[in-house]
Amino acid sequence: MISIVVLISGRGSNLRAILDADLPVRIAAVISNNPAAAGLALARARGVPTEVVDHRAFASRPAFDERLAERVDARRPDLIVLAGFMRILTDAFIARYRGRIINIHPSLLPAFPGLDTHARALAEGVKIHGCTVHFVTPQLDHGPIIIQAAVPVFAADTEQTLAARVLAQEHRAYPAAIRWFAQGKLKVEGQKVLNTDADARFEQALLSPVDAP
Ligand code: NHR
Ligand code: GAR
Repeated sequence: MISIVVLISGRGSNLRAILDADLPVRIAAVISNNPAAAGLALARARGVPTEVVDHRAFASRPAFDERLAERVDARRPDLIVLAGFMRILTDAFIARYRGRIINIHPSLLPAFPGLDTHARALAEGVKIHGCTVHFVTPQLDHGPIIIQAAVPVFAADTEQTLAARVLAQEHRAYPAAIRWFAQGKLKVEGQKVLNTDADARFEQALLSPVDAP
């Protein structure tokens, strides 16, 4: 069984989906940069070790990332899972774990990298939105794509209703991506992820049903 470290900053609903998915992984630790993250209490309640590396205690990004890497290394994970982790990581951190860090991003990349994705999607008038699980590379939100899930955007949507529709799909997509990684089904070739799972040709593209709000 592979072991993973989950990095969070907040609520932890993706962490909950991962915990509930009965994946062939051992969660060695949940680490948060934010001591107030609700996901920490969830992890503790499920018997998962937790740690806080508060970015505000460090004078620079490299200093924060060095301590974070030290705490991650102590758990010897095969995979680092960013689940609502809100700090951009330095190239040095990414290089250290190349090919072993994945992120879930709340848009259909390469559209809307960065923050405030749901508000920006509404402002652009897109009719389809969603989420992406990708390998993390130094270029923010541009790594090889493992799985995407699409949802419709409705005229009556607010940032909150759209975020909730996307989040429900995040909770399907992230466990699927982690399962493939754990089973050794993912091979990265340049910008592309080759998936050797027999059913992946269907499951790499999730489409949520169109149900009016
Ligand atoms: N690091 C690298 N190098 N590459 C990526 O692709 C990364 C990453 C770190 C985090 C998640 C990402 C997302 O899915 C992620 C991908 C934070 C910011 C950000 O601007 C942007 C993208 C992501 C995460 N953070 C601010 C910062 O100054 C802080 C914002 C806040 O605290 O609210 O780091 O969206
Ligand atoms: C999720 O929507 C995730 O995609 C997004 O934050 C939310 C975290 O929710 N991630 C980012 O915006 C990364 N910058 P959660 O804490 O309930 O999993």
